[in-house]
Formats: sequence, structure tokens, C-alpha cells
Amino acid sequence: MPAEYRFKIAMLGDGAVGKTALTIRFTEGGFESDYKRTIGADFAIKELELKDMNANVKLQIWDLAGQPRFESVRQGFYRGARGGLLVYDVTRRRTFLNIDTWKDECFTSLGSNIPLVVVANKVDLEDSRAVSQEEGEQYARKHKFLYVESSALTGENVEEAYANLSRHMVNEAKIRANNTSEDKRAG
Ligand code: G3D
Ligand code: MG
Repeated sequence: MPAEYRFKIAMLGDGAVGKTALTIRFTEGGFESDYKRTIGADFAIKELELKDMNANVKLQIWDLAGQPRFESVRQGFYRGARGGLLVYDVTRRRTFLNIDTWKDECFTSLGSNIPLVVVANKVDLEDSRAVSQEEGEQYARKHKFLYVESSALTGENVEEAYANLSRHMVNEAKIRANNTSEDKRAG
């Protein structure tokens, strides 16, 4: 029997990098170019089978609409999250530079052990690419994050982004469970 896990995850990154498009592609398998989200925070649910880890993961994916700077919205957004995707748009350098700020904010709310995956999105737009794979990988390596190049438009590596994060979160959950049982034995 596979082990069952449920994780809340957060979609992090500037406006228009593709957070909602990735979430829709992953959870519904499609791409809508003219959807509009108006509420402050929204979430989608998707189950993922990780055969290699004998695990089933139910993801609750939280996505912020726009850039609400209100503390109250942010706290609810981060509360209980076990991981996140740090998304940028490879055609806009500013969005790449800003993932560091998103990382800092996430660390402040959730601690620096939170599993994160760097997602370089919109790689289908090769001709207007402004951030190289090398640069993205270098940033990820420096922080020991995984790195994925994706396109919500073509679907390339979208599932991989969520699956890689899920593997990392399952490992973290196992470590936490082990620590807890050791605490019990010790106590
Ligand atoms: P956000 O949720 O991070 O704010 P969205 O970003 O998911 O709303 O996406 C912003 C715009 O980028 C949308 O365009 C969307 O269709 C487009 N987009 C998202 N991912 C990709 C991708 O991988 N490739 C390409 N070419 N476009 C993408 P519109 O025009 O609908 O606002
Ligand atoms: Mg959005």
C-alpha cells in the first residue's frame, strides 16, 4: 500500500510569470489564455502518484492573485505550507531577480528548511529569452533548490516541477516522522 500524504504548497513569484497558468495546466491539463482571477488567494487540489517512492500525494496548491501586500492575506497564504514553487518568467530579468525576495519572505514565514523548487517558466518563448538556463541553475545550486525549466503553454516539465517538489516534501515528512519517534523513545 502506498503511503498517503497531504501537503499545502505556495506558488511564489511576481505577477504574470505564469503561476496560475502552471497550476491550471497541472490540475486541469489545459491552458487558458484569458482567465481572470479576482480573489486574493485561491487554491486548487491535485493528487499525484509517486511510484518510485511508493507514495500518493494530495497537493493543495495556493496561488495569490496580484500582489496583495496585506499582512493578513500573506499569513493565511503561508500558514501550514510545506513547500513552494519559486516561479519567474525567462523573458523578464526583473522577475528572476525578484525570486530572491520571494524566497526571503517565504523563509521568514516558514523557516529556511522549507523545500522550494525554482521554476524558469515560458521557455517556449526562446527568441525573447533574457535569463539563461545557466544563470537559473546557478541560483538554484547556490541555495540547494531544485531547478526546472517549464512552459505552461506547451506543458513541458509542468508535472515535473510539482513532482520534484513533492518528492522533496515526502523526504522531509519522513525525516520529521523519524525525529518524532526518536523523541518519543528518548522521552
Ligand atoms: P500569474 O498567475 O503568475 O500572475 P498567469 O501569471 O498565469 O496569469 O500568466 C500571465 C500571462 O503569461 C498570461 O498571458 C499567460 O497566458 C501567459 N503565460 C503563462 N505561462 C506561459 C508560458 O509558459 N508560455 C507563454 N508563452 N505564456 C505563458 P495573458 O496574455 O493571458 O495575460
Ligand atoms: Mg495568477
